[in-house]
Amino acid sequence: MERIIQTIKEHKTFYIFGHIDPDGDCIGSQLGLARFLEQLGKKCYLYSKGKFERQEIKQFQGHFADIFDPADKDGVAIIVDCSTPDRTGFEKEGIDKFPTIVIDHHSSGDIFGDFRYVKPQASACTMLILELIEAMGEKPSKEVAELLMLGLCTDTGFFKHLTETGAPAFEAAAKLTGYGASPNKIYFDVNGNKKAATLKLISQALERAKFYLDGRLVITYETLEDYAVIPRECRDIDTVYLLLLATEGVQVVASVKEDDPDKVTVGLRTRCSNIDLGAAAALLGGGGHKKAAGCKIMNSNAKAVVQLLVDHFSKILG
Ligand SMILES: [Mn+2]
Repeated sequence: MERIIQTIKEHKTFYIFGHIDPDGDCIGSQLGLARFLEQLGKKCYLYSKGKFERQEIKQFQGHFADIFDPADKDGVAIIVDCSTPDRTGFEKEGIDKFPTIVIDHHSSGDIFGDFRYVKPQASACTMLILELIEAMGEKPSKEVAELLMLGLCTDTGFFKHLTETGAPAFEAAAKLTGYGASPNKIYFDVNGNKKAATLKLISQALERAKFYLDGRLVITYETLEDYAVIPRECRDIDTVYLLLLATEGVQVVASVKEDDPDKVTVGLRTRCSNIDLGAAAALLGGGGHKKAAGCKIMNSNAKAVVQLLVDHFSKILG
């Protein structure tokens, strides 16, 4: 942390990257860090390959560029909420040109970056940004507190993913609320204003949910044809996860989504502490956290991926 603070103090310009398919924690970390550094008189540029489909981040798209040209640039690259250059969606060679700071809470990923602050036990990356701010002897503005709270709320499922080890997350939440963030406002920014068509996609996903391995694994899917009828931005898979995870006997929930004709995205969730979905996803070329992970399968379709998951988890769940 001291070396990161030193590097920040020594430089004026920062290029801040997150991961592809950003979520509230990624965008909250990137934008929160940028706004904080700007308070210190620094110049920040934000990069993201999107997509900005999630309700929680849609409003922030305008702050991000999707092209990064390292030529004639001077400064520091900061990667948040992911640890490897490939997860950013940008060229490693471009980012490598600069001194690189990594601030992350994911456990998977190769060692990359000159200065790394990686704490897998942190519930959200924005908690680490808050730690950085406090370690510098500063305080977040109301705007920064709201952005950091957004990440904390979304990555913890509004605190319901937390267990008895969750005290630091509540401590961070108390601080951010003290700095002016309203949990109620953030809740409705994230969960309010849903389109009526969203209900259709939710009901369809529930309708298609099939139970495998004595009901311990449940898989639902969405196809490209679905999105031809109902736009992708109406997707609300988190509500689907919540309902399926609440079902008796279910240990693992998988959502399978045809992203484009040659790519299928898999999301995995569990409530069981003895299951490591990050490891399970890594075996399929993906990664993530113990309780929430995912992967992408190329040149396949939803039906084939469902079968692949049934086979995969029959080995893992025994
Ligand atoms: Mn995160």
